[in-house]
Amino acid sequence: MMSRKPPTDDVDDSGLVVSPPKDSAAGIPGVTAALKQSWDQMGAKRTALTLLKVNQKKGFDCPGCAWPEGDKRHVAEFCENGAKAVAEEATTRRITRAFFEEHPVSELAGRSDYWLGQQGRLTEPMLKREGSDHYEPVTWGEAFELLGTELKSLATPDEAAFYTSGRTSNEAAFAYQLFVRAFGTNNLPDCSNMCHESSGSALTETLGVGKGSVLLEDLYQADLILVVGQNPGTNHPRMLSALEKAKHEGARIVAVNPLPEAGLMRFKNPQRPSGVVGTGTPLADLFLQIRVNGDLALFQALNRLLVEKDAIDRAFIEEHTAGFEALDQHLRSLDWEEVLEATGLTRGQIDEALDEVQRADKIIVCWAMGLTQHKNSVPTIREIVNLLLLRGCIGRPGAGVCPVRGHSNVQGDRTMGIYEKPGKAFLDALGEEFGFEPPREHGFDTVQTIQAMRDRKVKVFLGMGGNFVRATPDSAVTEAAMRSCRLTAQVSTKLNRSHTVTGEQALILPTLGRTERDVQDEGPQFVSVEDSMGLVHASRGRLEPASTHLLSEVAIVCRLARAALGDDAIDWAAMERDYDIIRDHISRVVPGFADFNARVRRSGGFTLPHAPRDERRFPTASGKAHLTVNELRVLRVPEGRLLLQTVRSHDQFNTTIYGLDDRYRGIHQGRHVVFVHPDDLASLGLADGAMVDLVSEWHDGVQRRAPGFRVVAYQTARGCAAAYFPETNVLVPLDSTADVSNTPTSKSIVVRLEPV
Ligand SMILES: Nc1nc2c(c(=O)[nH]1)N[C@H]1C(S)=C(S)[C@@H](COP(=O)(O)OP(=O)(O)OC[C@H]3O[C@@H](n4cnc5c(=O)[nH]c(N)nc54)[C@H](O)[C@@H]3O)O[C@H]1N2
Ligand SMILES: Nc1nc2c(c(=O)[nH]1)N[C@H]1C(S)=C(S)[C@@H](COP(=O)(O)OP(=O)(O)OC[C@H]3O[C@@H](n4cnc5c(=O)[nH]c(N)nc54)[C@H](O)[C@@H]3O)O[C@H]1N2
Ligand SMILES: [Mo]
Repeated sequence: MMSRKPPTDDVDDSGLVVSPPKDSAAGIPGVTAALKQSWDQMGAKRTALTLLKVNQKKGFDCPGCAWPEGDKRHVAEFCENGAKAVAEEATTRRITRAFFEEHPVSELAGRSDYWLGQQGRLTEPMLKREGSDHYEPVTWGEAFELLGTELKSLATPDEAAFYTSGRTSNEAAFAYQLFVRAFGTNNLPDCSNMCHESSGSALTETLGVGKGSVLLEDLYQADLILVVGQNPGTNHPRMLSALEKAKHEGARIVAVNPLPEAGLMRFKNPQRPSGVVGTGTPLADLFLQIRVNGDLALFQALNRLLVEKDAIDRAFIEEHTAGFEALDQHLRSLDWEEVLEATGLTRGQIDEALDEVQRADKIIVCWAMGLTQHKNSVPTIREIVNLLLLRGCIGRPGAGVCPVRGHSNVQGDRTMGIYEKPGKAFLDALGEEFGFEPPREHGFDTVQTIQAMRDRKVKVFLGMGGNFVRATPDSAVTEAAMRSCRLTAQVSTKLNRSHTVTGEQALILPTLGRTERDVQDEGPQFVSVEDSMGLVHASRGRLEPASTHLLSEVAIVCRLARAALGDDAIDWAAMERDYDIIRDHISRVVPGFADFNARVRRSGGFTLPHAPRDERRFPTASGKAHLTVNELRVLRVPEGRLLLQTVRSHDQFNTTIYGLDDRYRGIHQGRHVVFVHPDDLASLGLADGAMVDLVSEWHDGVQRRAPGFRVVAYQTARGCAAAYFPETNVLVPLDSTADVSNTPTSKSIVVRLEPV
């Protein structure tokens, strides 16, 4: 039974104020909001020192997002939300052992995500022993010994799962996956499984490379940029500067979104005087207010029209692609009524979009979570690839696919082998380099890990960053699964829900953040990251570490490996002393990293090769790019129900809540709101301001309820609703995942609104 009380929050929503949404993003309010939060967390001097190092060539990589920096850097190469991410980590607040004496784990479990995050940085390793309700201090030695003992006592290495969030550096990620495989499993779930997995699946299958094919310069050469299922004003604010510049260079922009997001409509560039005083640049030339989950229908309709009008690049299709006849055949059967129903658009709007596509030789499609977290995400992204291929828009300057990644090194972690389904070539190279036979069987992804914990098949869980319990779907199921583990351990910078919902025993392993100096036996170290466009560069922290007891992620992995593997042939101590040694290994195992140590030291770093982008070569089975046939099935929602998408507010980074405002959408001092179209409210008999429970409907008949949400009348697409994650993760059924990628369907949940 779920409680009907609002969540136990020290922050209730009693101060909630709703005002009209904004139609432009950034500008002065952006900068002042950022400085205020930095100031609160760090004080004035530290704020100035730290923010000036963000994304500079000799500084550290912003932990905010994976958008690239470009070659000419601004003195202030960060955005409002990057500044908040930095402040969250560089805060001067500290959690000491006294804090854990005062607060039992059971009490902490009832606190809000916001409260937990506000307590400051973790400062020493802590252990919750079996049967105890308190964390108590332990030495690092004891912590590694316990982990090592528990890992060694498992019946098989597959009874352990090793999660990674996307902030982990290349060096730490490489060492981590090496340890996990040397231990004997491919159970390497990561945040990508909940994020861009659908993009990776669709792109690998169709183009042969699971990454984006455009560089920053391409945006400035494009004729047309489609921004689909993405809210850059909040989640990738620096992208807005790039879109603005692209517009100045002549690009047109089409936004496809159920919500009229402020940043997509109009942008005020805080880095230019006109952005501060003027009304800003209108960004989208065309806004298609699509229904949630309508994108496959939209792109299929566009493709049908392109073929019908012969507005396609026949020479390119002939030379570089396979599958045109089947696609052509399939497109002929398109049902226009279904297209209009699925998209909620008119035929006139689709023709306008077609006109934009037809007028453009160089097209880029950017997307993020609005496309990747649906049942049909992989087919949807394949259909976008179809459009670009039909127009010859892959491997041409100013054109291509641009999945915009989330976490600042999520792409690099995958490149380094954080993957539950590693390829043969990678494992061969890894085994060869280190003289062992890596496990070949696929491991568990994120959803499978939860299922395995639930079914008692995984007993030890280690999280390299992130907040597994809170970021994952079906919170009630996940929490019970986590509690059933023998040991859960979290390598973390900040306190979060995953430290409070634990196995019988639990470890907190506090680590250095990006902003901090990392000094090992061989002297100061730096790490490297890969941005969303495949550029690899160094990141150096400058701040004094939050505590003298912190270890770097690399050191934690290397010491854990020694505790769990005993005397194996791998020289973990050397890797811990000197990260150049890890990079030398990487240069021999991972394609594209030859001469890594020299190249990463060059100003600005280097770009990884990408065969379709660089040579119009497609490393698929057939050697051609694949045009695909994607079945269109309209997601019909029963009478009186809505299709709910779960989004980020402007004041959060995933499960980290910076504050309680969502300025652009007009929400202040509260998070339990649900956005619904006024006409839908009328037909549901609900008024703006009404209080409702959100109840998820899924065929397993289980009650999934998120209680106590205020209804906000909002200009979203008809039939759709939006609310913030992670409060709504309780509504996402664990078994409701995307075909092929197995990503939770966090953007299409059928719900009913029950008045309270
Ligand atoms: N400040 C800040 N920055 C972040 C993050 C953060 O939490 N805070 N998170 C980081 C991470 S890990 C990621 S993955 C990215 C996420 O970046 P986004 O993908 O921009 O994040 P969401 O808030 O999930 O927004 C999804 C967008 O897709 C739209 N959408 C939803 N459903 C559909 C649909 O069916 N079709 C279309 N066309 N649109 C749809 C929503 O209206 C919304 O605008 O941001 C990264 N950057
Ligand atoms: N309903 C719903 N669920 C979603 C999504 C959604 O749109 N809707 N989005 C999904 C997406 S796109 C993603 S990427 C996942 C995110 O899932 P995660 O990556 O697991 O979650 P985060 O909230 O980013 O993790 C925050 C924690 O990371 C730790 N941390 C921060 N910096 C560091 C560091 O440098 N090192 C280490 N070791 N730890 C650090 C801190 O302790 C902090 O509390 O959530 C997914 N869940
Ligand atoms: Mo993400």
